[in-house]
Order: sequence, then structure tokens, then C-alpha cells
Amino acid sequence: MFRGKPLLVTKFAKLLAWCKNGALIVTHRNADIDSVAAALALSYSLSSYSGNLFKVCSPQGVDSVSKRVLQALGFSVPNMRECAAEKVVFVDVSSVTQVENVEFSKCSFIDHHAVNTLIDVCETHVYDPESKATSALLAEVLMLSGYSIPRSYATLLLAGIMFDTKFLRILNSRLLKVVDWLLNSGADIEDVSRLLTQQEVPYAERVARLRSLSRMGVYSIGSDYLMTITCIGAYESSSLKYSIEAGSDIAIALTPRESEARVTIRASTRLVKELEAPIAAELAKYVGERLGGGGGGHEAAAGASVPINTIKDIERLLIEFFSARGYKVRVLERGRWMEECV
Ligand SMILES: [Mn+2]
Repeated sequence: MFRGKPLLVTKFAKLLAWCKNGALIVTHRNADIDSVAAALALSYSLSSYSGNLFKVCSPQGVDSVSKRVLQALGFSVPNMRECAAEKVVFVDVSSVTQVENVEFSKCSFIDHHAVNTLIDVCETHVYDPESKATSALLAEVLMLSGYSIPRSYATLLLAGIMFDTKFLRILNSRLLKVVDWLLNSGADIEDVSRLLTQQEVPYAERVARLRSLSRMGVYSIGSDYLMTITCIGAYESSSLKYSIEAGSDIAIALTPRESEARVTIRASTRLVKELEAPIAAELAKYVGERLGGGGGGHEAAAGASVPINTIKDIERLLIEFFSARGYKVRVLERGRWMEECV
């Protein structure tokens, strides 16, 4: 079905033979989970194929997502020092500039980057720029070569794939077959989703987000759009992201400072499209200028600064702004933002 299939298998067999008597597996610097997953799975395959131990090295360590996934799945985090060996296999590395301070005399690689300059340096490789992740490429050659992998490695490779494809948003039938093989090998997709989406948000930021939601006023604009206003001491961007996600089309956060108040504005994509105007920027400018401050920004994200004693006039100005564009603004839920802010 795809012509590259026998070639990739031959290339992989060559790479295995090239490594047989020992090689160091090296990820790119500050390795992401695609690089680490492919490196560890390659190490596993080489070790079981040859009976030797193949170490993995990550120059400058691995990134925070990789660390979390590896720890949760019971893998140890690769060593970040002494990335030196006679023979190295680079994994998910497109150029030597991605791996400073690695000493080697011979190299091979497995990679999927659109441009790869190791081709001129290394002796053998498994390279396919059409592949969506190095983890996918490695899983594919293992699958096509008739190898089997333990459940934990299948989950790990699936994590690499999900990471590089933004949760399979970049998908084709070839990748789907690889994912199917990994799932049949026992990969736990729920574990992967949880591990990749879970993020550590500081306590203060979580409090700010929740406070902003609990004080929020909700207004309808015309028959189909919603505006929300809240008052909050910090983390405006983080809070407004949730207002928009919850369904707001114009989300506003007011942040009182000594003599001024910051007005932070976010607009939904659908409202920007509907109005065919840089709505957030226009609103910021309008509010800023009318209240004796200033404002501006982009179509979907903007900000203004106004004198602190004008906060109580903001609601009226917002209503004016949308009325002038032919939209009737109604209060659906006043919330507590005004009391908190004034
Ligand atoms: Mn990659």
C-alpha cells in the first residue's frame, strides 16, 4: 500500500546490525517525549535483539512533560551527562546543533524532521520526513519487522505520538495503523491523555481563576453572543482563557491597582469573524479613551488602563459600545464583580 514499507524495514535491519556490538542512544537536547519514548523503545529493542545493554543519554536532560510521563510509567529518566561513545544512534535529532557536547566517532539515526543534516554525517539511518513522529516511525518499523513490545513501551510510544501530533490532530491511515498496533500491544490511551494534559498550576493561580469565575457578571449581546466581566487581582490571562472556554465571546477582567485599573479583554474567534473587526482592540481603545486612559491590542486580545475611580462607568461604556454596533446588551447575571472592584 505504501511503497516505503520494505525499504524502512531493510533500513531498520541495517541499523540494528550496525548497533549490535554496542552504541549509545542519544535524544535531542532538553528531550521531548517523542524523542525520549523512541530512544527508550529503541534501547529495549536493541537490548533484546543483541543481549547487550543499550544506554540512553539526553543532553541537558528531558523536558517537564517527559519527566512526568517517564515517572508515571515507571521508566527511569535518561542520564544527561557523559553523552560520549564510539558509536551513537541519534533519535529525533535533525542536526548536530540539537545535541551539543556529544562525543562520537560514528553515528546513525532515526528521525522524522522535514530537514535532516545528519544524513551527510552518519553511516546509516531510518529516516522518513513523512512520518508524524519519531515514536511513530520506530513503532512502525517494529510492527513491520514483526517485533512485539511490552505494554509499558507501547504506552510510552503512544505518548510520543500523541505529543507530536497534538492528540492525533495530524492523522493519516498509515499512522492509524501504527496506533492500532500499539493499542493491540496494550498501550493505555487514557493514561497517555491524562499524563499529557495534566499541568501543574500554582495554588495562587488556581485561586485567581476560581475567584474570577465566582464573581463573574454575564451579559447577552444580541441574540447569540455573551459577554462576561470579572474583577481579579492577578492572573488575568489565565482566568480569561477559562471564561472564553466556558462560552464567553467577550471576556473582560478588571484589575484595580493604586490609581489605575487594568482592563484585560479577550474575544472569541466566532465574534472576531462575525464582526470582521479587531473587536478586542477596538473595545480596549474605546474604553481607554472614554475614561481618560488608553488602550489597544490585537483582534482577540487587548488591554486598557483607566483611572481607578472610573470602574463603575465601565459597564455603561460596554453597553454603549455594542449598542452603537446594533447589538442590544442585556444583563443575564450581574455577579459580584462590581462590589469586588469598586
Ligand atoms: Mn519528533
